[in-house]
Amino acid sequence: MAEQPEPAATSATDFDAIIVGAGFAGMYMLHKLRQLGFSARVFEAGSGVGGTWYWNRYPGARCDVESMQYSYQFDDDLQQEWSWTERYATQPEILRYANHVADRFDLRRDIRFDTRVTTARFDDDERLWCVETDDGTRTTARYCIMALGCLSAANLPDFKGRDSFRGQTYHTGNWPHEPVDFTGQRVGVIGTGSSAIQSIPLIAEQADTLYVFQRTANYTIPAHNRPLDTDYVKAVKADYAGMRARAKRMPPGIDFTPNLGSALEADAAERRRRFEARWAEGGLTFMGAFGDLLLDQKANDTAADFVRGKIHEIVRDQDVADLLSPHNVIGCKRLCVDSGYWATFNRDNVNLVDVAEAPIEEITPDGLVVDGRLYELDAIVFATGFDAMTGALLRIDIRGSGGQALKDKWAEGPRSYLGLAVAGFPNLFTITGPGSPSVLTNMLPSIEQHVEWIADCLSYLREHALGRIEATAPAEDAWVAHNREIAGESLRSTCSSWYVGANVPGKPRVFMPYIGGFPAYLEKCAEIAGNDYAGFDLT
Ligand code: N01
Repeated sequence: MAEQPEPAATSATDFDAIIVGAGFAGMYMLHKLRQLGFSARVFEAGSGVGGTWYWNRYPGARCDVESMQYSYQFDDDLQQEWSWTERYATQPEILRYANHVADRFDLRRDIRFDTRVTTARFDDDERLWCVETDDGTRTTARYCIMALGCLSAANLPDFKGRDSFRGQTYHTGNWPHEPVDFTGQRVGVIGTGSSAIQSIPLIAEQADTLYVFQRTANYTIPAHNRPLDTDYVKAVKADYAGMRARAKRMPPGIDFTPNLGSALEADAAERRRRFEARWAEGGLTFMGAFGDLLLDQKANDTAADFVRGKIHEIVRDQDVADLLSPHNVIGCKRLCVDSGYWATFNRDNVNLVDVAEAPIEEITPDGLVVDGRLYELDAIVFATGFDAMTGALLRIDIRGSGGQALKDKWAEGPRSYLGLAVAGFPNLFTITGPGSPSVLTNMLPSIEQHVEWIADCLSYLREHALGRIEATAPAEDAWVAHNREIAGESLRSTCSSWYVGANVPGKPRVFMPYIGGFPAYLEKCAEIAGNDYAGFDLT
C-alpha cells in the first residue's frame, strides 16, 4: 500500500460514485451509499426503476424463484410489510415492489431516468471516472459502479429481411408498456427459452393461429403456481432471518432441501418416486432430486428421460412430443418453469415448426420463410434472449487506465476478479458481473452481497484515506483459471447455452458465471476483504 493518503472524494468530482442502472442492484447501491454518507448519481435508460422487471413485460412474465425469497432482506421492516400474493410473483407485482422500494427510501431524487450512459472513461491523472450520457452530459465521480443486469442487452438475430416485415414485431425483453392484443392474429414466436415458454400459453389463448419456431427443444418443469397461503407467509415472516441464513448456505442461494444421494445408486423405483415428488412440487428445485445430476452424464440421463416421459404423457400427438423432447443435458441450459407449456401444443391453433435442421431463411413483408415455405404472419415475437452478462457492459464504451477499451480486454471473453472488478479498470465495480455466481443463484441475495461488499470497500478506502483500487493481474488470472477449472467439472459447461455465449454469433465461448456456489463465493469475498483487499492494489 503506497503512502499517499488522500480523501476518497475530492471537490474535483461531481459525485463520490456514479451508478449505472436502477434495477434492484442500482437501487440498493444508491441506498447503501447514501446511508454511508457518499454522494451518488444513478443513470437509468428506462423511465422507471425495476430493470429486468421494467423491460420484460411480455404476457406470462414471472420470476422462477419463489416470491418470499426473491426480495430484499437488507431492511427487516421492508420484508415484513410487503405482501406477495402468489408463489411465483408476476412481472407487474415485482415492478410494484421495486416502485414501493424506490418510494420508501426516496430513491428517485438521485436517479436520472431516460438517460443512457454511452461512455465511461478513467482519467489516470485525476483518478476519476468521466461518464457521458446520451443527452450530451458529462459527469465525474471517483468510483463508477455498473449495475446493468446480467440479462438486459436484448439479442435480436440479424435475420435476412428482418426489417421488411409489414406486421408488428416484439422482443420479449423490450415489450411495449401498453397491452398487446393478438386476438384474431397469426403470430410467430421465435425461440423456446424461458421467455417463450412463459408467454406461449397465453399468446396461444389469444391468437387465431400460433407458430412456434423451435431451434432447440428445452426442458421445463411445471410451476404449480398458486396464491400464497397466509399461514406459510406468517411462518416465513416469523423467522425471515432464519430462512435467509439457510439460503446462504445453499449453492443457488435459495432455501430448499436437496437430496444429495446419487441417481445411479438409487433403484428405478426410488428414482421415479423422487422425480415424481419434485415434479409435483414444481419449479427449479427439480434438479435437487439427486446430487449427481449435473456431475454425471448417466445420472443426468435419468432425469432427462423422466421429463421426456412427461412430455409424451401430456402432448397427445407423439410426433409433436418427439420434436418437443430435448436431447441435451437437463439443467445445462437454464431450466425453465412453466404454466401449461406442453399442454399448449394440444391446441388446434398451435403449430410447432422445427428450425434446427432448416434454419429460418428470411423474414419477408408477409411473414417468415423456413425450408422454402412462407408462414404468413400478422405479428412476430422475438423470444431470442440476451447478449448475456457481457452485452450490457460492452454496449458502453468503457475505457480504463491508459485508455484501454473493455471490449479489447474481453476480446477472448470476460476476465474479472470475483466478477466485481477488472484489472486495468481502477475504481470500477461490476455488480453481479461475469465471474460471480449471479445467474446461477437467486439474484436478489447475490446483488445484496455485492452491494454490501462494494460499500464496505469504499468505506475502507475512505477510512484509510485511499482513493484508488485496482484488481491485480495475477489475482484476476488466478480467479479466471479457478472458474475455468470448476466449470469444466460440471455438465453445465457442455452445451450451447447463453452461459457460454453460444446464442450470440461470434461471441467467445467462455463459461461466464462462477459455478462454485454461493457459500464458497461468500467465503472468498469475505476472506479477501478481511485480508485488506488481497489481490487489489490500493493507493
Ligand atoms: O432467452 P434464451 P430467454 N433462430 O436465450 C432461440 C432469464 N429469464 O429470454 O436454444 C432460431 O433462453 C434460442 O434457440 P437456441 C432466464 O435466466 C427468466 O427465453 O439458441 N432461434 C432459444 O430457444 C433465462 O434463461 C425468466 O437454439 C433462435 C431462444 O431463442 C434467460 O432469462 C423468464 C435464434 C432464446 O432463449 C433468457 O431467457 C424469462 C435464431 N437465430 C427469462 N436465436 C424467469 O424468471 C435465438 N434463438 C422465469
